[in-house]
Amino acid sequence: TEAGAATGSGVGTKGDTKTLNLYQENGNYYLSDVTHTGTIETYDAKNSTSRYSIVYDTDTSFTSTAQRAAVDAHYYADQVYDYYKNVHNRDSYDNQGAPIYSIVHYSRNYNNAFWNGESMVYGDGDGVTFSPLSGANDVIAHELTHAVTEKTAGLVYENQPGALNESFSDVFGYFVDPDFLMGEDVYTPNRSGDALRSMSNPETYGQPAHMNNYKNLPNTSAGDWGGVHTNSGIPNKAFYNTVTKLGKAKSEKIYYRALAYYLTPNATFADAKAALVRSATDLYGSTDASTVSNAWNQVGVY
Ligand code: ASN
Ligand code: ZN
Ligand code: CA
Ligand code: CA
Repeated sequence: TEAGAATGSGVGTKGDTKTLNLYQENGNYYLSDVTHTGTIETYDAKNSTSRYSIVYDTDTSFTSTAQRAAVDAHYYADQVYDYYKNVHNRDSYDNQGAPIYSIVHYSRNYNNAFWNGESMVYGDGDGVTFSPLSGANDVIAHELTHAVTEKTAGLVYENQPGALNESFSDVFGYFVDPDFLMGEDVYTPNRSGDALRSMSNPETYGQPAHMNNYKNLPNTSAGDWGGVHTNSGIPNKAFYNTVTKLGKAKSEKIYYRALAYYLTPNATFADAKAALVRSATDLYGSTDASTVSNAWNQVGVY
């Protein structure tokens, strides 16, 4: 048959079966979704840190153990792409249909995932702290939102703008997976009910939830660039205060507008509050804007 788009199915890291968008050529089926402006493709690092090859099969069924992390990365990349397109009319992270690449089986027992400036990269975890990280759709949304932030507000990855960068990634993780936990689907596979972070109770996982507890960490790799994954608890709690009052539908419009149009690279928490209040005013008026303002007052950002 002629080369082109195809559909198939795969088994994910939790043993669940899901539909996949594929590309077929010469009887090979590739994890390449060609139904959008840019392709959405999934690669296998085979435990290396530098060599990747596209995942493919000779039929439309991706069921082997080695394919599971790739199946989830591919499926959830599509889900997050669709979220940005359908809810915000944003065509990929650059809004110009940039191709979206995912890389799975990065390194060995690697307990993290990251955006490397051109691809989303996922470790398999060590089986104790994490299971394969592509198994959590909030993680995929978090990582792809780093790319969106890079192309929009450009929040620098240190101190308050860095904590905002982290928080916006968690916020869009929530919009794609509406619970207040981050990474719960892949964190500590032998223990249920916990997560990497909580937006409702940041303190549960060692994060501050108020400016009184802002942690001054050094702006070094060891200090997590001024505690970007620690102090994000404060804007995360402000988000929790907002979304529990205004609901998801309004909150996602407000947060997207602030990120895409108002925030700038060196924004502080106070700047983020002002940007969100302004977005809420634009979209919904002064009552909802006051709700946003109060959400930040409650975490000590005035
Ligand atoms: N998983 C981490 C994150 O996306 C990795 C990193 O970039 N520090 O925030
Ligand atoms: Zn992050
Ligand atoms: Ca979650
Ligand atoms: Ca767990």
